[in-house]
Amino acid sequence: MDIDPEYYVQGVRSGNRKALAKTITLIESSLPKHQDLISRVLDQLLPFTGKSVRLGITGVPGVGKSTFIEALGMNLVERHHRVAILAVDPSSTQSGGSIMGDKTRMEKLSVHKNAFIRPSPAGGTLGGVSRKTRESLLVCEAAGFDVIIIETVGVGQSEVSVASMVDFFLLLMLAGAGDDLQGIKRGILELADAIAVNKADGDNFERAMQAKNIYTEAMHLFSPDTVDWSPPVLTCSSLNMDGIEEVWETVLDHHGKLSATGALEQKRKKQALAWMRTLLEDGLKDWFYYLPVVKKSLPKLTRAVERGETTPTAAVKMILNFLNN
Ligand SMILES: Nc1nc2c(ncn2[C@@H]2O[C@H](COP(=O)(O)OP(=O)(O)O)[C@@H](O)[C@H]2O)c(=O)[nH]1
Ligand SMILES: [Mg+2]
Repeated sequence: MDIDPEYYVQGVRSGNRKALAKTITLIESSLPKHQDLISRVLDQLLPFTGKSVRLGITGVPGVGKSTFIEALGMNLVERHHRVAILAVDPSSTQSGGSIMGDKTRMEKLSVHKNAFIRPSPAGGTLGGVSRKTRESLLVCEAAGFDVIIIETVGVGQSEVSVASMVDFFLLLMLAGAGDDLQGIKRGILELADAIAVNKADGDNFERAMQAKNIYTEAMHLFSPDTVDWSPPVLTCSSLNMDGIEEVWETVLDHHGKLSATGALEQKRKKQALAWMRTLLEDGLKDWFYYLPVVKKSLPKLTRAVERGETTPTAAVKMILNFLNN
């Protein structure tokens, strides 16, 4: 591992893919010396970030996320965009990289010179994976990628995390599951800036159109969180490359509108502050549990609560009091 921050900063800025990959590897390292190094690198790269369209994509496994990203990504790189694809997938710990283990679905994109695909880092908590993805996003921006796509699976908490690091959050859905909304939680619908009903092709076309109407009605139940945007419902076929262009137009329309009013800048600022708060709270927790006095007294107090010798309130008060001494 190179220890000179300049190597990474210059390498990333000059579009050296090897340096970019090594910088992300550094982000993924948990060694304190690597973390010190990477924070210096990130500080120097920060002035060159912020110029991309940040697009998050979610949907249940099998909805066609990878196929969609291949279709959209190819469409973009052929028009000379530079596209980076990252993933947030905490489950990849068990499955060995479930989201983009299937690079086969991104066959053309994965070898294109204007594309960069990085699977979710294996191991770690959602918080850890999210931090790595956020920092990788910044590095990709500094490397000149002007579209960053972040993929996540539509199960669990990772959507919330992805929605809080992108400008536009796209929910892919399927037709035919009726009004049960396929186990997509209501909370995820509320995060979406658009829904695209995928696989609108062949026998499925009519059903996709019906689903579009059902979802459009469902979306009307929410009051939009900005005056600038109400989330539309679209249809597409990633397989036939139908409707992909419309989805991208929608993303650009949103970007244009929010940029013009200053809402985009506000959104990113809010995201950065919320993220800072999360990091601070996580850091405090880590720091707290590593304190010798906590390590020593917590097991005893836990047992005391178990045995009914003291109340949880009294036990916590006692631990927190140790901190004042
Ligand atoms: N008919 C049809 N099949 C599709 C479409 N998009 C994806 N698929 C198929 O759906 C399956 C799952 O796609 P994949 O992209 O791996 O889904 P992911 O799990 O959401 O990433 C694959 O067999 C794809 O070929 C589409 O637009 N139309
Ligand atoms: Mg996939």
